[in-house]
Amino acid sequence: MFFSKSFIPILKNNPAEAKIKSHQLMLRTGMIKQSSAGIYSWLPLGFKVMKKIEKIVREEQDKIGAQEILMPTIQSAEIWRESGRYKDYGEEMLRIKDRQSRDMLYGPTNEELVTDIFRTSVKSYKSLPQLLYHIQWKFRDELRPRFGIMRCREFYMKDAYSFDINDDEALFSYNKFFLAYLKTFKRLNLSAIPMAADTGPIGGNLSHEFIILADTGESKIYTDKRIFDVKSDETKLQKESLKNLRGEFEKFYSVTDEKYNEKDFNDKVPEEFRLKTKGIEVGHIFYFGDKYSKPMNSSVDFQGKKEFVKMGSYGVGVSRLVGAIIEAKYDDKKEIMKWPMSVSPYDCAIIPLINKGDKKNIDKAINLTKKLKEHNVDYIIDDTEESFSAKMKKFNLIGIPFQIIIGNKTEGDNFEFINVGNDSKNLNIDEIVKIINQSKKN
Ligand code: P5A
Repeated sequence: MFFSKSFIPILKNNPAEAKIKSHQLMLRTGMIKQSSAGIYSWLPLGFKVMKKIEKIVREEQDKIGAQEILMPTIQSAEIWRESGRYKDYGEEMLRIKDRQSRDMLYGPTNEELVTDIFRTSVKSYKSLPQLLYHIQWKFRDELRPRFGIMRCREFYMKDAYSFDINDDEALFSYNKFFLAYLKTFKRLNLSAIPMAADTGPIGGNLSHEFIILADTGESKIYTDKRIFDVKSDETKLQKESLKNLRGEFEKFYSVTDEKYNEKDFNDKVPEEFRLKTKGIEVGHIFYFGDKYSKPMNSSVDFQGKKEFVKMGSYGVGVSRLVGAIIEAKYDDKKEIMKWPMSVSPYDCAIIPLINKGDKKNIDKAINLTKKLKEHNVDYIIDDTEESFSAKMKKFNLIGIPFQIIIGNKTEGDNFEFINVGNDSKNLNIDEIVKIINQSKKN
């Protein structure tokens, strides 16, 4: 891809309305464009990153045996009346009437719709557990949408739902998602901590938020620092191992604002490990038993008896994660963004210096692309006639992790190669490809 032909509308300055880094950077580097308050279009650079995040989220759902479906964005009010949430959801729900004057709504979440799908199709406990997920746009008419795509009105969420025969099995499902979330955030190069959380309008009495630390986060958190050292790598997808894993995390006091109790915090956490800080909620899981299955009459036959299924729901803010990664990875001091390799819009930027229309460095850049293509390295060549320093400034914001600089002094087989944030090295294209592909494996 040539930069001159790409659709990456870079802004010269930070837009005044953006108060936090991720919002500034996403507008400035043309990742998104606001279409109305709290509603955004995703342009190629932002969309590429979001799609890569979505892929990782999907792979980790598949690994725990969840099955992907796709439910619509528009739902009928009927099922929400059945569950009793139609009134309760209040002004955050965008309500619509169709031409027949039927009450419809743009889904803020899908507990009701998935329960309706389940109840008409599954009749016996022998088909349980069922873990279903979809990745779909949601709409919540937030009172104060802010911080760009971090708290917006239309956002992209992965939401999963589990159906089990009893509490014990349902907690096994809950713990599977707990593990899947730890793995997902790790692959995104984020350190997300599971914290006991409030259940709000979703309901139930067991819930964890997955929080990444960031000063600009909207969640206040109170935690024991030792929770950062808990490892999940070797956990098997088996009842006892998963129970133990959650237990390892729950050993340490770690809660969000609504669950905070000063006395508990001081009693349970030795002073040197106490941390009161802020974070971004990137995932939230809930166990709510028969809160929806009972009023919606969703049951299975168990040894001749009718049992209401026990349900949980599990959300990841796929679009919010794009901003959350920027908040976590942007280097304020150096003013450099560097995407984790797993989600970077390109693997490598080729930056040729162009002297007054002399295109020979562009030709050198094009010569490199055969090798890059052969080894699946996704690149962008900056063929614009901007000054070298303007190009470097631009790429430091775009955040592609590797850069190949082709300057006047580039001769023979070696190129100036930068692993962003580190010193540059002179390497040949084989060595460069090897480093890039190695970093994709990590
Ligand atoms: C769980 C899945 C639910 O909706 N029902 C289905 C449950 N949970 S939640 O916590 O309300 O949302 C899940 C995740 O979605 C992201 N999110 C948002 N992202 C951007 N803008 C918003 N306004 C917004 N609201 C929620 C969060 O990452 C949250 O953890």
